[in-house]
Amino acid sequence: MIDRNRPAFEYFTHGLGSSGEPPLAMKIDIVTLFPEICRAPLNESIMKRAQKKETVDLYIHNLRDWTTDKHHVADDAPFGGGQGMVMKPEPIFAAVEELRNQTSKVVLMSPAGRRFDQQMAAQLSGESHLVIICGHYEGVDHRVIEHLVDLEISIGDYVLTNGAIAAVVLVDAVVRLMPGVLGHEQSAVDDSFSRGLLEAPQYTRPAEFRSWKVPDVLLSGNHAEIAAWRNEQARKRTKQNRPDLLR
Ligand code: JCQ
Repeated sequence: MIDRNRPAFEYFTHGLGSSGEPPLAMKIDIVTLFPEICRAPLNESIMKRAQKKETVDLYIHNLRDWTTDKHHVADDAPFGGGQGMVMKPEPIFAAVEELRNQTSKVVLMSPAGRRFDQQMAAQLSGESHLVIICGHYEGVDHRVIEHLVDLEISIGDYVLTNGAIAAVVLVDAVVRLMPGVLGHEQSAVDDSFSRGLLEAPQYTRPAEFRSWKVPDVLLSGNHAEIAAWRNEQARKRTKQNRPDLLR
């Protein structure tokens, strides 16, 4: 099956944003041996959040399309011995050299990468073109990292079977920060991590559920008191769950 140039979602808009500048746009190319892993989740969440003025252009490519041998081999045994397989350099170089332009950032998803966080997501959301290589098996030939990749990114300290899963996480976190993708522009700003604290607890109706009452202050209408309560709760929760954020 040919995945090349098949958009997972496409949102073209015309004219200028409400602020008068042209709408920001990003092209994203994901290169993976498992394109189907990316397709469904990226069609779902991002399309639902995409707003009119947004332009995001996402393509999911099968790395096997850039293999040139009869059996479309993309991996081989590691030099020096050891278990598992290593991704061969030739198809990865061919794919990226075809897809990239002078402004592209080439990213490799790998547990050996730099740890992804909200700040990195915000930085990447300002790029015009991301080419994301998904690692698999025991890793990729190191010449890819030395001579092709701009940034090795890990989404966390655990090993996945498949870098495509990590790429979905990265794309979702980056695209939701682009102007117009979230319903309320404010919600991206107020999120956990952007202030360095976790979010305060939230409640909705009913005001009493199985005898558990929503804190009175939230029903008081006193916005200064509510803000102070939320601040205190955010600190408490951060101390409990993420003491590393307070240091
Ligand atoms: C990404 N956090 C974990 C697995 C090797 C490039 O080499 C490898 C890539 C993978 C897949 O990605 C992850 C991952 N961020 O496991 C092994």
